[in-house]
Amino acid sequence: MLSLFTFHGSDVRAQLYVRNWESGSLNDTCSGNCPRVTSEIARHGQYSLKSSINRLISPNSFRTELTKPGFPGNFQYRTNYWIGFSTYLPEDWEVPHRFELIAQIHAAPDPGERQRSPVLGIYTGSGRWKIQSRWEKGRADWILDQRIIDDVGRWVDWVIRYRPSWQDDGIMEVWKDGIKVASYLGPNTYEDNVGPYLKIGLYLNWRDRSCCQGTSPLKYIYHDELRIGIGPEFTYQDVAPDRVGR
Ligand SMILES: [Ca+2]
Ligand SMILES: [Ca+2]
Repeated sequence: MLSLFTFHGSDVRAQLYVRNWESGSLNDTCSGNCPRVTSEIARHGQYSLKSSINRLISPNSFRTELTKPGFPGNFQYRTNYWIGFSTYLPEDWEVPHRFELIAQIHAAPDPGERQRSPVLGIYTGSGRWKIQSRWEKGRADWILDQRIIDDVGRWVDWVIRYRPSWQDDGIMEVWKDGIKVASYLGPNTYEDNVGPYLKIGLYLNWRDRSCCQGTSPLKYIYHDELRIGIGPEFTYQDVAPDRVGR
């Protein structure tokens, strides 16, 4: 199933977008190298998304992501989104002690503005899970008391509640395996004409191909069960990978 649309009323439209890769095809735009659909492992069903980079031979040495997976749009300001997905780090995952991202909400800078750090990111590079939220005049970090190495070889379920705003009416909450690990009410994006957008995959600090001596040149991750609910009708249960998709 690729997408499910439901409509309520005349002008309030609720939408639930699903990417479980069970069709065997990507259906989304790549950023850097393309992830691919694989049957090596799955959260549910037969297929998942595999994002891999070999810093020595991949065409892009640092980025393998899908842009705007699931639905083609940027997030609209002051709209309620529930986003759920699962990630799987393989057992041979190495901690690089330099930044790396496995999912992000990426800003859409206005013309002439420089690119900036993600307005929301899930980081793994320090060896502990880190959630970071950024906005025009501030940022917030949640460094979880959970080691990355303790979560390899298993699916980790993420749910994000996001109501983008650069003013005080924004909402940002993140759950990991059913436990809320980050929460901030207030600004959660930059002041840009167009809202930010989701990316999933791998973003590594591997721009220098000769970096990271002593670590494997290959890194890969799996994503599955992406759901994005748009509108006030949706709740945690509609997108949480352990509640849906079986
Ligand atoms: Ca699947
Ligand atoms: Ca701006």
